[in-house]
Amino acid sequence: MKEYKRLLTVQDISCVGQCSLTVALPIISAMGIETAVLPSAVLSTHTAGFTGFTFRDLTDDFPAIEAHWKKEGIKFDAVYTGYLGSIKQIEYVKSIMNSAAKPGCVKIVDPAMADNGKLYPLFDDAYAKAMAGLCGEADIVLPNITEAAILTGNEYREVYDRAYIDRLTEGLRALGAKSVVLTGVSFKEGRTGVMADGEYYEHKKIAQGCHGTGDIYASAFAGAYVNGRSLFDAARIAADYTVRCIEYSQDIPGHAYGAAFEPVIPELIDLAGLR
Ligand code: PXL
Repeated sequence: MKEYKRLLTVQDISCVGQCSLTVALPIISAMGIETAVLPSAVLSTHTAGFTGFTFRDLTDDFPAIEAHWKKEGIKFDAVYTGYLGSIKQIEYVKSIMNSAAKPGCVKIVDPAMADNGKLYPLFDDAYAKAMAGLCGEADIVLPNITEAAILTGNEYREVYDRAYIDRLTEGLRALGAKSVVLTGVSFKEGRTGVMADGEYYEHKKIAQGCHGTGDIYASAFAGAYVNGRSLFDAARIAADYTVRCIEYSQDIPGHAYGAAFEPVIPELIDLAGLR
Protein backbone atom coordinates (compact mmCIF):
# COMPACT_ATOMS: atom_id res chain seq x y z
CA MET A 1 0.00 0.00 0.00
CA LYS A 2 1.16 3.55 -0.74
CA GLU A 3 2.51 5.47 2.31
CA TYR A 4 0.98 8.92 2.35
CA LYS A 5 0.98 10.62 5.72
CA ARG A 6 -1.08 13.58 6.83
CA LEU A 7 0.30 16.02 9.39
CA LEU A 8 -1.44 18.93 11.11
CA THR A 9 0.68 21.91 12.07
CA VAL A 10 -0.66 24.55 14.48
CA GLN A 11 1.24 27.85 14.52
CA ASP A 12 0.90 31.46 13.41
CA ILE A 13 0.92 33.04 10.01
CA SER A 14 3.46 35.83 10.13
CA CYS A 15 2.62 37.38 6.77
CA VAL A 16 6.22 38.51 6.30
CA GLY A 17 9.25 37.17 8.16
CA GLN A 18 9.93 33.59 7.06
CA CYS A 19 8.83 31.78 10.18
CA SER A 20 6.03 29.55 11.41
CA LEU A 21 3.52 28.44 8.76
CA THR A 22 5.27 30.11 5.83
CA VAL A 23 8.22 27.84 6.66
CA ALA A 24 6.46 24.67 7.87
CA LEU A 25 4.03 24.36 4.98
CA PRO A 26 6.60 24.40 2.15
CA ILE A 27 9.22 22.32 3.98
CA ILE A 28 6.94 19.52 5.19
CA SER A 29 5.02 19.44 1.89
CA ALA A 30 8.29 19.19 -0.04
CA MET A 31 9.11 16.15 2.09
CA GLY A 32 6.08 14.39 0.64
CA ILE A 33 3.66 14.79 3.53
CA GLU A 34 0.15 16.22 3.27
CA THR A 35 0.37 19.30 5.48
CA ALA A 36 -2.84 20.63 7.00
CA VAL A 37 -2.67 23.93 8.87
CA LEU A 38 -4.46 25.44 11.81
CA PRO A 39 -3.33 29.08 12.08
CA SER A 40 -3.01 30.18 15.70
CA ALA A 41 -2.88 33.91 14.88
CA VAL A 42 -2.21 36.22 11.94
CA LEU A 43 0.55 38.81 12.37
CA SER A 44 1.77 41.35 9.84
CA THR A 45 5.35 40.24 10.65
CA HIS A 46 7.00 38.14 13.34
CA THR A 47 7.75 39.84 16.64
CA ALA A 48 11.56 39.64 16.64
CA GLY A 49 13.13 42.79 15.32
CA PHE A 50 10.00 44.37 13.87
CA THR A 51 7.95 46.89 15.85
CA GLY A 52 4.28 47.86 15.45
CA PHE A 53 3.21 44.46 14.13
CA THR A 54 -0.49 43.51 14.05
CA PHE A 55 -1.73 40.43 15.93
CA ARG A 56 -5.09 38.74 15.30
CA ASP A 57 -5.65 35.91 17.72
CA LEU A 58 -7.65 33.04 16.16
CA THR A 59 -8.30 31.20 19.45
CA ASP A 60 -12.07 31.62 19.24
CA ASP A 61 -12.19 29.76 15.91
CA PHE A 62 -10.62 26.60 17.36
CA PRO A 63 -13.68 24.92 18.93
CA ALA A 64 -15.76 25.13 15.73
CA ILE A 65 -12.84 23.88 13.63
CA GLU A 66 -12.36 20.94 16.00
CA ALA A 67 -16.10 20.20 15.96
CA HIS A 68 -16.18 20.23 12.15
CA TRP A 69 -13.19 17.89 11.90
CA LYS A 70 -14.86 15.54 14.39
CA LYS A 71 -18.04 15.54 12.29
CA GLU A 72 -16.05 14.83 9.12
CA GLY A 73 -13.88 12.20 10.80
CA ILE A 74 -10.72 14.11 9.85
CA LYS A 75 -7.66 12.65 11.61
CA PHE A 76 -3.89 13.01 11.38
CA ASP A 77 -0.80 10.80 11.52
CA ALA A 78 1.13 13.60 13.23
CA VAL A 79 0.50 16.93 14.91
CA TYR A 80 3.29 19.51 15.14
CA THR A 81 2.64 22.66 17.17
CA GLY A 82 4.70 25.86 17.22
CA TYR A 83 3.99 29.48 18.16
CA LEU A 84 0.50 29.61 19.70
CA GLY A 85 -1.83 32.54 20.34
CA SER A 86 -3.08 32.35 23.93
CA ILE A 87 -3.34 30.23 27.07
CA LYS A 88 -6.93 29.30 26.19
CA GLN A 89 -5.70 28.19 22.77
CA ILE A 90 -3.12 25.89 24.37
CA GLU A 91 -6.01 24.09 26.11
CA TYR A 92 -7.88 23.78 22.78
CA VAL A 93 -4.73 22.41 21.14
CA LYS A 94 -4.49 19.70 23.82
CA SER A 95 -8.02 18.66 22.98
CA ILE A 96 -7.43 18.67 19.18
CA MET A 97 -4.20 16.69 19.60
CA ASN A 98 -6.37 13.89 20.98
CA SER A 99 -9.64 14.23 19.07
CA ALA A 100 -7.90 14.50 15.66
CA ALA A 101 -5.27 11.81 16.28
CA LYS A 102 -5.16 8.59 14.29
CA PRO A 103 -3.99 5.64 16.38
CA GLY A 104 -0.22 6.04 16.83
CA CYS A 105 -0.34 9.76 15.94
CA VAL A 106 2.99 11.41 16.81
CA LYS A 107 2.70 14.64 18.79
CA ILE A 108 5.58 17.05 18.27
CA VAL A 109 5.64 20.25 20.34
CA ASP A 110 8.04 23.10 19.64
CA PRO A 111 7.38 25.48 22.56
CA ALA A 112 8.37 28.44 20.32
CA MET A 113 8.11 31.07 23.04
CA ALA A 114 11.60 32.32 23.94
CA ASP A 115 15.23 32.73 22.86
CA ASN A 116 18.46 34.29 24.10
CA GLY A 117 17.34 34.09 27.73
CA LYS A 118 14.00 35.90 27.23
CA LEU A 119 10.34 35.17 26.47
CA TYR A 120 9.12 36.59 23.13
CA PRO A 121 7.31 39.95 23.46
CA LEU A 122 3.69 38.72 23.70
CA PHE A 123 4.26 35.98 26.29
CA ASP A 124 4.43 35.91 30.10
CA ASP A 125 5.04 33.39 32.90
CA ALA A 126 1.45 32.17 32.83
CA TYR A 127 1.80 31.36 29.11
CA ALA A 128 5.04 29.52 29.79
CA LYS A 129 3.33 27.47 32.50
CA ALA A 130 0.52 26.52 30.12
CA MET A 131 3.11 25.59 27.46
CA ALA A 132 4.82 23.32 30.00
CA GLY A 133 1.48 21.50 30.29
CA LEU A 134 1.33 21.02 26.50
CA CYS A 135 4.94 19.78 26.44
CA GLY A 136 3.89 17.20 29.02
CA GLU A 137 1.48 15.67 26.49
CA ALA A 138 4.05 15.49 23.68
CA ASP A 139 5.84 12.49 22.23
CA ILE A 140 8.69 14.79 21.24
CA VAL A 141 9.53 18.32 22.40
CA LEU A 142 11.97 20.54 20.50
CA PRO A 143 12.98 23.45 22.75
CA ASN A 144 16.04 25.65 22.59
CA ILE A 145 18.05 26.15 25.81
CA THR A 146 16.09 29.25 26.85
CA GLU A 147 12.75 27.50 26.44
CA ALA A 148 13.97 24.37 28.21
CA ALA A 149 15.27 26.42 31.15
CA ILE A 150 12.02 28.37 31.51
CA LEU A 151 9.81 25.29 31.12
CA THR A 152 11.72 23.33 33.76
CA GLY A 153 12.36 26.16 36.23
CA ASN A 154 16.13 26.02 35.75
CA GLU A 155 18.32 29.12 35.49
CA TYR A 156 19.25 30.17 31.93
CA ARG A 157 22.95 29.75 31.21
CA GLU A 158 25.02 30.78 28.22
CA VAL A 159 27.95 28.65 29.29
CA TYR A 160 27.17 25.21 30.65
CA ASP A 161 28.32 21.62 30.85
CA ARG A 162 26.78 18.27 30.05
CA ALA A 163 25.25 18.01 33.55
CA TYR A 164 23.20 21.20 32.92
CA ILE A 165 21.94 19.87 29.58
CA ASP A 166 21.02 16.52 31.18
CA ARG A 167 19.16 18.44 33.88
CA LEU A 168 17.10 20.26 31.22
CA THR A 169 16.33 16.99 29.43
CA GLU A 170 15.31 15.29 32.68
CA GLY A 171 13.16 18.29 33.65
CA LEU A 172 11.28 18.10 30.35
CA ARG A 173 10.78 14.35 30.81
CA ALA A 174 9.46 15.02 34.31
CA LEU A 175 6.79 17.24 32.73
CA GLY A 176 5.69 14.17 30.75
CA ALA A 177 7.45 14.61 27.38
CA LYS A 178 8.52 11.19 26.08
CA SER A 179 11.47 12.37 23.98
CA VAL A 180 13.50 15.57 24.11
CA VAL A 181 15.49 17.18 21.30
CA LEU A 182 17.34 20.22 22.65
CA THR A 183 18.60 22.65 20.02
CA GLY A 184 21.49 25.12 20.12
CA VAL A 185 23.58 23.01 22.51
CA SER A 186 27.12 24.35 22.34
CA PHE A 187 30.03 23.03 24.41
CA LYS A 188 32.87 24.60 22.37
CA GLU A 189 33.65 27.89 20.67
CA GLY A 190 32.60 27.76 17.01
CA ARG A 191 30.61 24.55 17.40
CA THR A 192 26.98 23.87 18.28
CA GLY A 193 24.57 20.98 17.99
CA VAL A 194 21.51 19.15 19.18
CA MET A 195 20.97 16.70 22.04
CA ALA A 196 18.43 14.03 21.11
CA ASP A 197 17.46 11.95 24.15
CA GLY A 198 21.01 12.27 25.45
CA GLU A 199 22.73 11.57 22.11
CA TYR A 200 24.72 14.55 20.83
CA TYR A 201 25.13 15.66 17.23
CA GLU A 202 27.65 18.47 16.84
CA HIS A 203 28.13 20.73 13.84
CA LYS A 204 29.69 24.07 13.00
CA LYS A 205 28.25 27.26 14.45
CA ILE A 206 27.79 30.16 12.08
CA ALA A 207 28.43 33.42 13.91
CA GLN A 208 25.70 35.36 12.14
CA GLY A 209 22.42 33.60 13.07
CA CYS A 210 18.99 34.33 11.57
CA HIS A 211 15.44 34.54 12.94
CA GLY A 212 13.10 31.64 12.20
CA THR A 213 15.76 28.93 12.25
CA GLY A 214 13.93 27.14 15.10
CA ASP A 215 10.92 26.77 12.80
CA ILE A 216 13.08 25.55 9.91
CA TYR A 217 14.65 23.04 12.28
CA ALA A 218 11.35 21.79 13.73
CA SER A 219 9.72 21.52 10.29
CA ALA A 220 12.59 19.53 8.78
CA PHE A 221 12.68 17.36 11.91
CA ALA A 222 8.94 16.66 11.70
CA GLY A 223 9.21 15.86 7.98
CA ALA A 224 12.11 13.45 8.47
CA TYR A 225 10.60 11.79 11.55
CA VAL A 226 7.18 11.29 9.96
CA ASN A 227 9.02 9.79 6.97
CA GLY A 228 10.27 7.06 9.29
CA ARG A 229 13.72 8.28 10.30
CA SER A 230 14.83 7.65 13.88
CA LEU A 231 14.78 10.46 16.44
CA PHE A 232 18.56 10.93 16.17
CA ASP A 233 18.60 10.77 12.35
CA ALA A 234 15.75 13.28 12.08
CA ALA A 235 17.56 15.55 14.56
CA ARG A 236 20.78 15.31 12.50
CA ILE A 237 19.09 15.84 9.11
CA ALA A 238 17.26 18.90 10.44
CA ALA A 239 20.49 20.30 11.92
CA ASP A 240 22.43 19.87 8.66
CA TYR A 241 19.65 21.51 6.68
CA THR A 242 19.35 24.44 9.10
CA VAL A 243 23.11 25.07 8.90
CA ARG A 244 22.91 25.11 5.10
CA CYS A 245 19.99 27.60 5.22
CA ILE A 246 21.97 29.94 7.49
CA GLU A 247 25.06 29.61 5.27
CA TYR A 248 23.01 30.39 2.17
CA SER A 249 21.53 33.48 3.85
CA GLN A 250 24.87 35.01 4.90
CA ASP A 251 25.50 37.34 1.98
CA ILE A 252 21.92 38.29 1.05
CA PRO A 253 21.62 42.04 1.64
CA GLY A 254 18.75 43.28 3.87
CA HIS A 255 17.70 39.80 4.85
CA ALA A 256 18.30 39.62 8.59
CA TYR A 257 14.64 38.85 9.43
CA GLY A 258 14.72 35.22 8.29
CA ALA A 259 16.71 32.50 6.58
CA ALA A 260 16.51 31.76 2.87
CA PHE A 261 15.38 28.17 3.27
CA GLU A 262 13.69 27.74 -0.12
CA PRO A 263 16.74 27.48 -2.43
CA VAL A 264 18.16 24.81 -0.09
CA ILE A 265 15.07 22.54 -0.10
CA PRO A 266 16.61 20.23 -2.76
CA GLU A 267 19.52 19.59 -0.35
CA LEU A 268 17.03 18.67 2.38
CA ILE A 269 15.41 16.14 0.08
CA ASP A 270 18.83 14.54 -0.43
CA LEU A 271 19.78 14.72 3.27
CA ALA A 272 16.53 12.96 4.17
CA GLY A 273 17.00 10.35 1.40
CA LEU A 274 13.69 11.28 -0.21
CA ARG A 275 14.71 11.63 -3.86
O1 PXL B 1 10.19 31.77 14.93
C1 PXL B 1 9.45 31.82 16.07
C2 PXL B 1 8.34 32.82 15.93
C3 PXL B 1 7.14 32.45 15.38
N1 PXL B 1 6.12 33.31 15.25
C4 PXL B 1 6.23 34.58 15.66
C5 PXL B 1 7.43 35.02 16.22
C6 PXL B 1 8.51 34.13 16.36
C7 PXL B 1 9.77 34.58 16.95
O2 PXL B 1 9.96 35.67 17.34
O3 PXL B 1 7.53 36.29 16.62
C8 PXL B 1 5.07 35.50 15.51
